[in-house]
Amino acid sequence: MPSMLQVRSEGSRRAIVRLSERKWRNRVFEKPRKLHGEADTSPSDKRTLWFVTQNRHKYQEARRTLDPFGIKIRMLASPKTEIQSTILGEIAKFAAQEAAKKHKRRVLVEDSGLFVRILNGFPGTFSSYVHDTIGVGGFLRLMNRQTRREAYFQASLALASPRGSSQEFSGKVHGTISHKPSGTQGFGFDPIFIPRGARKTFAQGGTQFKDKYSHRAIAFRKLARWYIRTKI
Ligand code: ITT
Repeated sequence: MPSMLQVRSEGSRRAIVRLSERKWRNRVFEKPRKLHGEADTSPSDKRTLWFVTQNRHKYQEARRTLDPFGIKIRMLASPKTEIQSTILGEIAKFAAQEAAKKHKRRVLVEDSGLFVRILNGFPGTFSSYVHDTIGVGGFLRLMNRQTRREAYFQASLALASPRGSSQEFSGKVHGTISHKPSGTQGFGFDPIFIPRGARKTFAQGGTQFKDKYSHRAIAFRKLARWYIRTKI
């Protein structure tokens, strides 16, 4: 016969487990935050696209691009498997197919990077790691004596279903690496990338400027046109 104390502690243990499960669900399937002037995207329905990313900037940029097409998007801040490859599309596709099976829903994954010509495409698929380790300052030091500063950003998207099918889209923006960081907006390498045809960095230009030129906006617009055409 269990004592009162044991019954109580078993009950509170179950309550703690229930609470932490709910907390995890709420954190992973993020509630949408309303952006200024945009329609609320809740509640999610079968056509809502879940974007698996832990990068809120990527999510906000995707959301701004898809919103005029009337496509709802939500952030799924769950970790995903990133295979080692020099091809962005392969990394995105593998992660999307795995995440779709895991979460039993259609999901979107984006892998992106900065490719510098004189460095033979470095940091490329290692951009996130390079940014986290040496940062923008360290990267500029690598480019110190280089006069050829052409580079491009690429974003590769994969939309995968739990049954294994997937669709891929990509976007590229060419430009140059500046000699010093400028601007405070955006994220990652935005303070040192000047898109071709412009005179300021992504970080100086702000959201409208970024959406006009960016690799991500190009890729997400391709996805939007396909999505509307196929009405899946
Ligand atoms: P998730 O994997 O969770 O989506 P992440 O930031 O790790 O987020 P990636 O693995 O695709 O995403 O890494 C891309 C990196 O490339 C990113 O962290 C930046 O350093 C850089 N990058 C990509 N797109 C960029 C952009 O639009 N502006 C500035 N830097 C960018």
